[in-house]
Amino acid sequence: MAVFEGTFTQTEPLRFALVIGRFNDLVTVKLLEGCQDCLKRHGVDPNPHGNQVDYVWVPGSFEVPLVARQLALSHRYDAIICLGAVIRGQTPHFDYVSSEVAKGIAAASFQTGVPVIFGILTVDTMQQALERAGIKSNHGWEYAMNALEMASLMRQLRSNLAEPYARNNQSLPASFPSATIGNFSPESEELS
Ligand code: INI
Repeated sequence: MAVFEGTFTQTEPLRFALVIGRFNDLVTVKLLEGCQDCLKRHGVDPNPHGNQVDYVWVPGSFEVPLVARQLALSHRYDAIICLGAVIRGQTPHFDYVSSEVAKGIAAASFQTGVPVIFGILTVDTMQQALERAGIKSNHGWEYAMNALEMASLMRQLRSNLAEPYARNNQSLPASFPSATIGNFSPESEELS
């Protein structure tokens, strides 16, 4: 048997997409900076003209899941990082926006088998948001760490769990929990 864990070292082949909400961009730009700093320090080139990170700006957090799902469906990326800031004091529909974003991001990840990182701050005040976007700590850095870990883990799972069966032309055991490692099936071209 085995233990699978993501690593933070072999980042050269990894590709990421960041989806960033413009709403509350005082906060989201800071989250983005934290995210880029983390990726860079782990060997990922954050340059938008390079070949490791693409950036997509959307009006607000509500639009993030739709774009994240579209990007994940392309299967160009090892992980998608979603950045936004929903602040209760500024909207009577805080609960609607925040819950739809959370559900949408989870659905995008489940439906595509691609890690989609929930980097949406949901806080009561702008002060709390800024504290989490650089004044005290920067959660953007942690979101990038989560993306690195999941990207690496999913690559390991795909190669270690799927390939032995495909190479030996064996069918997967009946109990094999394929849903837990994404949307591949023995017939998918990922395994050819
Ligand atoms: N979008 C946010 O990202 N954060 C918010 O706090 C917010 N508020 O306060 O309303 C917000 N609203 C915009 C929303 O995400 C959509 O862009 C808009 O409703 C158009 O669909």
